[in-house]
Order: sequence, then C-alpha cells, then structure tokens
Amino acid sequence: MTVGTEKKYYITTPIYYVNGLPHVGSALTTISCDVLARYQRLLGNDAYFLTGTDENAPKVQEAAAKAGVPVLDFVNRLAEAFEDCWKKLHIEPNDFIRTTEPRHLKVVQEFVTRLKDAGYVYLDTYEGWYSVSDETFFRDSEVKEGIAIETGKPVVRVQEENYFFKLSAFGDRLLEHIEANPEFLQPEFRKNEVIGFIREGLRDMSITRANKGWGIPVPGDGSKVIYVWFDALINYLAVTGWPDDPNWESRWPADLHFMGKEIFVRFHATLWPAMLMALNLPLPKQVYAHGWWTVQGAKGGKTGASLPHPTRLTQLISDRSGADFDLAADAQRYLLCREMNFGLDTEYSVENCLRRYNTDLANDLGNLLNRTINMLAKFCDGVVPKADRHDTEIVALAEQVRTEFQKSMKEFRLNTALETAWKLVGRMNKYIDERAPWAQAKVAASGDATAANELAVTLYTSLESARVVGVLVSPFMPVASEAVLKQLGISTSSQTLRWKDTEWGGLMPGSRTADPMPIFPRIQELSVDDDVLFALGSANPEHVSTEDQKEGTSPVSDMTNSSTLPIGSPIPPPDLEAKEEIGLIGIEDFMKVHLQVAEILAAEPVPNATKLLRLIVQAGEDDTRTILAGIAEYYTPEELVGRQVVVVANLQPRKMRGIESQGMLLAADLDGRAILLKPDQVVPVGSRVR
Ligand code: ME8
Repeated sequence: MTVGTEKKYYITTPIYYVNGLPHVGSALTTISCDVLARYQRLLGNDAYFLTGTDENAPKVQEAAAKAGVPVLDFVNRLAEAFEDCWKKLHIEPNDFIRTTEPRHLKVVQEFVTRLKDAGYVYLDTYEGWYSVSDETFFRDSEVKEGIAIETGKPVVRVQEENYFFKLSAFGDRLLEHIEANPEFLQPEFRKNEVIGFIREGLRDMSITRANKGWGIPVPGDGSKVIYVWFDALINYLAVTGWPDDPNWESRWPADLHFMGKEIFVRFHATLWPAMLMALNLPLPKQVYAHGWWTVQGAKGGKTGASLPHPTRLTQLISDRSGADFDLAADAQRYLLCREMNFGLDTEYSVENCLRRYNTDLANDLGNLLNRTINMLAKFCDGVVPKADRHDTEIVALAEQVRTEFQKSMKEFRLNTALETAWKLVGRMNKYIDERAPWAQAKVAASGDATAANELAVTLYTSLESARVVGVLVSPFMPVASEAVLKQLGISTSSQTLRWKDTEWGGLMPGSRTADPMPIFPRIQELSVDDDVLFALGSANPEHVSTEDQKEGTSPVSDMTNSSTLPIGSPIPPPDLEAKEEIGLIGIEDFMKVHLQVAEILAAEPVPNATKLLRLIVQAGEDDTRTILAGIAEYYTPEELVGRQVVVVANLQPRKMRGIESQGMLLAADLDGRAILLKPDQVVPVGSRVR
C-alpha cells in the first residue's frame, strides 16, 4: 500500500428511499453511524462515513406522480431535504451518494455486466408476488390473502421476462463464511435468523423489472431496469471508485454496514454478500441490525409515517428549553441514542425524550458542571486547584467507565455506552453532596490547610470528571462537548480530541474556568398532546414548511405507506340540519371530491380503540392505502376482507392514534349505525364514482 491509501474504517447507513421526509427512525440510524465514525476518529482511526438516498425505486416514481411533480425534480428536492436535515443534526458524512448519479449508474452496470460474464446472470420468466411498498419479491408461502406475511404490505402478481441472479449457488459458501467469521453478523441473535433463512434454501432471484421509464437500464437490454435492491446495494462499492480507481481498496471492504432489522436478513446478510462472492470481492467485515422504534397504537414495523420529523423535534426542544438550536440538535442525538435499546425494538415517545432531556442533560450533567464551576468561582476565584492527591475511588471509577464505554461502543450498544458515562456523572453528583465542599470551604477559610487540600480534592475531582465525560460524549454531542470543555477552560474542537484525552488528569491545575452557563436549560412543559404530535409528524403535510410541501412528501404522495385515517369521524353521519346552511353546490364543486371503488385487502382492530378498524384497501392498480374507519361496532374484520367499498380518495390525510389515514369510506347512516356503500356489481378497483 502506498502512503495515503491506508485502509480507512468505512461505515455505511442504508440509503433512504426518497418517497418521504426523514424521521426519527432514519435519523437514529444516521446519527448512530455518525457517532460511530466520530468514535473511530476519537480512537485515532481514519473513518470514512457514507450515507445517501435510494432514488430508483418504483415507489419513488409513484410518489412523484402522486405529488404531480416531475420525478427528477421530486428526487432532487427530497435528497436535498435529507442532506439538509442531517446537516442540522451535525451529521457529517464523508460522502452522500444518490443512486441517480452517473457514478453510481456506471458501477451498477459494470457490476451486472461482470456477473453476466461470470455466468451468474440468466434470462427467464418470473411469475410471483411483488410488493411495491417493500420493493421486495415474495414467495407463495410468504403471502396470505394478497398480503406479505412478513411486512403486512399488499402484493401484486407479476409475470415478466427477467434476468435472474444465481443466488442459489451461494448458500453453502455463505454459511461457511458466517461460521468462520463470528463477528460478521451482529447482534448475535440475528445471526441465527440469517442461518435459518439460508438453510431454508436460497432461490435464484429476479434482478430486473420491466422498464417503465425509471431506474438503471440493464446493459445491452433497455427494455428492462435493474431491480432497485440490486442497484441500491452496489452504492456501498460505487463510492470507493471500484473498479478503475487505483485506491478503491483503501475503502473496500466496508468495515460496518449499519441498518434497521427489516433489511438485514434478506438483503444485507444474504443477497449482498452473495453478489460480492460472485465477483470474488471481499465481504464487509460487519453487518449490524438495530431494532425499530415502535409507536404506541401502531403494530411495530417501519412506522416512519407516525414518527416525528427529526428537526421539528429539535425545534420543539429548543423552543421549550431555550437551548440554542445547535445544542438542542446535540440533545436530540443524545436522546435518540440513549432511548433506543439497540438490537431490540423500542417504543418511541416524545414525552419520554423530553423527560430524559431534563433528568440526564439539564439535571445530571448540568448540575455537575454548573455546581462545580460556580463553587470554583466562589471558593477559588475560578482557578483549578492543585491537591496533593487524587481521589482513588473516583479515578478507579473513571477508568472502569472508560473500559465499559469502549466495550459497549465495540458492540454497537450506544445506549449502554451513554448509560456507563452517566455512572460517573451520577456518582459525582452524590460525591459533591457527600463531601460538602461548601463546608470544607468554611473550615479552609479559617486557615485549616487539611480542609483546603480536601476542598481542592473535591473540586478537582468534580471538574476532572466533568471533563472526562465531556470528552467521552464528544462523538454523540460534538457541539455540546465543546461547550462543556469551554466552560472548563479548555478551548478545543471536538475533532481534535483523542482517546488519551479521556485519561484521568488532563485538567491543568492553575488553569481558569469560564463563566458557568446552563448548556441544557430545563424544559418546563413536558406534556405533548395529539396536536403537538401531529405537528411534529414526518408525514404531516399541514405543518411542513413551504419548502417541504413543494417536495410532495405528504402521505398523499406516499400512498404505499401504511398510514391512515382521517378518523375521528371517519364516516360522518349526514347532518340534515346543517345541510340547509351549507347550501347548494355546483357540479364542479362535487367533482372536486374524488370517489373511487376500492377493495378491502385486510382489516384489523386498532389497539385500544373500540370503534376503529384499520383497513388496507386497494383503490387502483398501483394505489394501496390504509384507512381507519369507525366501523368496528358494526363489522368484523373477517366480513370486510374482499369486499368492495367506495372511498373518498382525495381527502387530506389525518392522523389518529399515531396512524395516518389516507381516505374515508362512504356509508349510509341508519340511526347512527354505519352501513357501507358498495357498487351493485363488482367493478374494477379504482373505478371512479360520480
Ligand atoms: O429500506 N425505527 O430505505 P428506507 C428505526 N432504500 N429505524 C427505522 C425505522 C424505525 N421505525 N424506520 C426506518 C430502505 N428506519 C432501502 C435501503 S440500502 C442499500 C437500501 C431506518 O427509506 C432503518 O435504518 O425504507 C431502516 O433500515 C431504514 O430506515 C429503512 O429506510
């Protein structure tokens, strides 16, 4: 290897579909990777961090069409929205790849050509199930009543002549690799899912779709485009400059692919390694899957539509606490990493985050820093004292915290790493109470040298602990870390900090601290009602900025999301008295209401809601949506599935119980009872009702 081309620690996030705005799910993954990259730099390693956007998917094309925006404009705006959001959260990738870029297209086509040349790609007819929402092919056994069992999303039957990748040839080699590399798949318990999936038998996989004007054309056959997952995975290699850049191996193989659990087994732990094996390319060293944020009332899953938009939440934290936006952004980084139980699913709650902001940041960390600096100003004129000893108990604790912190970071348990750092914070707050420096100061003031020394021990130990914590949290809160250190009198950029700076004794006696100022002021108002939650929502069209609205990222433009319901009164009974006041409307007004025939594909009760059913309806060939309907008292889910109904298709989406509804069913009102309307003979779904 030549100088300057040493292997970098290369870490990646998934590339996100640009059919919706970022939310605290995609933010969690991206912040985690940014934290891990910064942590590697803290360790003195050269980290290379990649994120980006997945733009060639049919569902992206659909979203653009629904938003009425040319697809290229649409993806440009959304990619920008992602980049902008990450920037505001202090996420600093080394590269941001968009799969519509020529550099990506070139590498994907080269990759596929080489696979063909190597005999791993052949032409055949694919017949089976495809879910646009998941952008995934499913086997017959994986589908029940038009729904993919694994994801709950509707599937459509497709029959196409396609190119296939000989995935079946790699089962044994994959199992051998997994066995020989115990660190490869993480966390450990997910490895077993992968082994089970491979042992069931891998089948060759269709890797193209008919060209409908969007996607990367198959080299030499423009009638087809490359299946979006096949294209997307190659992004990780594309940024390295493979195959022409002589330095591509300074990045490849990736050290860590980091993602949510739903794209782990099939795609990152099976398909991608097999694709690489087929070209004799080295496999990524580690692939890690974290669990999902779930939202109360929603049944797990990729609940992006009901999760807050990350920077709207930052703004809320900033507004309610008075902290600078930049510090609130760091708080949010901390809160997401601390709240998530990495590996497992974790319930997401804005209120829990606000509460933790107060306990961990405003109280625990804030107290340690403020109390200590205030006392230093009062008792020692703000000059760090020199004691004749270190407090061995605290030095040992700090050492233990460093070791445990490193272990947690190595295992990607970011929440535990922070919890560990807060052991030192918690102990120090007690330590100060126990040692009562105010009392020590009184005795010292009477000329008692022993008391003066003990006061120096207390203050130095407290300040130095705050410094150690300030350095430890620098990957998580780069701006706040600098602010903490600055108050301790240390002017530094968090990027120049190194692991040795976490060793005890870095604070110089004789140095001066700055004026104490709360970095994270307390939040007074912790409650979060439905209106606030609605306003924070990533899929909330009413409260997005004008810029966002232009991006067409409301659920209206993302009908494939499992969102739903204008509920509240999903089927409003006709109000006869009000009719007079409303007056007559012209035909052009009536025609503004888009009524369509739809078929109910699935129905289930909404947890903790006695009146609501969550319906998945097919309202057109490529139009699947979720509708919450207040009909649970009148219809059982079983009697609804397969039934045709009439839906209001262009109703502004609304959120209820954390779910968004994208339409409303029509029903007659019989003494308050809802009687669903249906056409008097079966008609194609999507037929307009006028
Ligand atoms: O799957 N909780 O993109 P995507 C936690 N384009 N994390 C969540 C989450 C939740 N509720 N919802 C989403 C794709 N995420 C493909 C990837 S990679 C070659 C192609 C995060 O926009 C999590 O990291 O659907 C998940 O894996 C990712 O967003 C899915 O993003």
